Amino acid sequence: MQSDVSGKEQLEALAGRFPTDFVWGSATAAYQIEGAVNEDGRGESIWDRYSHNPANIRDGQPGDVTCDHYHRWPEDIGLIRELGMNGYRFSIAWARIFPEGTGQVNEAGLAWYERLVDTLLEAGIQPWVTLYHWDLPQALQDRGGWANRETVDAYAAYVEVVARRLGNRVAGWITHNEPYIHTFAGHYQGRHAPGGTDLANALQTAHHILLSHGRAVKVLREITPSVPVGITLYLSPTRPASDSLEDVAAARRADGYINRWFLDPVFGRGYPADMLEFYGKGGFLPKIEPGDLDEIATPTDFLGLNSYFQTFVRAVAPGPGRELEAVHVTGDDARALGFEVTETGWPVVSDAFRELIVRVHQDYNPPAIYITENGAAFRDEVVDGQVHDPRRISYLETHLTAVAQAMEAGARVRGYFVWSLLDNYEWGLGFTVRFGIIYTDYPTQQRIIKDSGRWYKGLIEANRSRV
Ligand code: IFM
Repeated sequence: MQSDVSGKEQLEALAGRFPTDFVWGSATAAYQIEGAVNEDGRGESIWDRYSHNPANIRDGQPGDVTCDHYHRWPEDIGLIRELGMNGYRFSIAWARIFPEGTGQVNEAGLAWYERLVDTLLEAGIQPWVTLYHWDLPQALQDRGGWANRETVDAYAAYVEVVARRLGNRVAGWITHNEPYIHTFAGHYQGRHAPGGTDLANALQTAHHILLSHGRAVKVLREITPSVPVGITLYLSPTRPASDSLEDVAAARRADGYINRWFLDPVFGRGYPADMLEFYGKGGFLPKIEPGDLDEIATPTDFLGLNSYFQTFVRAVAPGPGRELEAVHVTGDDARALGFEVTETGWPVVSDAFRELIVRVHQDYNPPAIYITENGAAFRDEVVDGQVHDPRRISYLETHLTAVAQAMEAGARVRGYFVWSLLDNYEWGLGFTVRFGIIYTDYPTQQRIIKDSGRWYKGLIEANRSRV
């Protein structure tokens, strides 16, 4: 076993690899933590509708209460402060601002987020705001959702209202969270809201989300010119599950549909040619209007990078639900490849994380990168009022080492937000997995800082003590 002395030395050595102005934060999302779904005029979102069908959620539970953060936010900000973080990434629920998606603004919703932002600032914590984290107002879904081009205008109007209210108090705007997961899990695989299963619809959805990103960047630049703006993409290094030509081709295709389909247009290259051909053959291509690609490529100040694991890919014959002709190897299958896997079945491969960050830096050259999510779910237990989670500490340590290595290779990484601040509602998995560095005891709403939370605090303190 490692002694405390070498543990401390190791921590200090890691902390010393980051600049002292690094943003150390944690991330959450509105539907995953807020609860209070019927309070202060909030409208219904697609996640309310979807999660109220128990068949859609692993434990049958909706996110109506989850961490009750809507009422407990002062305590939660206190915890962020106690852990020494100087950044907090959270999302705004569109349906709290526009209960019907468009039209009448709900003042109470704006006021709630304004209070949150001001209190964070008073506590010395930078507010990083995600404007859309998957919770479309149901009223807009009823009109076709993101596949309807009018949703782009509705989003721009919502962004404008939020930007005018919160203004330059925000440290960074993130237009969207992980369009790949939202469009594929929610519109093609049916395992997230709104539960769609049509690849063409998913790709039209993705196109409009990207378009709305470009439009929002322009709106935000006009209203809050001093606040950096970016988009957060889910990225995963892909690797063939075997050396077979088919698996190699499937891994390349997975890189196309997971990574390049989103990175390329945001960075001005349009959609990747190999994927245009692949989707074109199947008749899945979205309708793209003249000027769309220019708008999507509106320059940004940073890329938000979310990554959790390396995707091992196996080729499969095409068929219904298998239009991508590829499956991702997780759980026991990933274990059989020789990897440790997390509670969500994701293989732990920190080297691939370093390679991914370096690749994004070299191939796309974003002005700055923020790791806006990274973390792991493990089975946590409370023992004598404490939560010992050595596997999460090891995950964070190896992945932060990967970040440091990527920075040493030239990547301009400016901050890291661990997913997540608190155990929370994990979408289609309900409350069955825990990602927090703080434990949430849902029946009592008691928060318990896990060992990983204390480790993170120690790392931040060691980094600051170099000032
Ligand atoms: O909980 C999610 C989050 O909402 C988006 N990124 C991945 C996390 C873990 O699955």
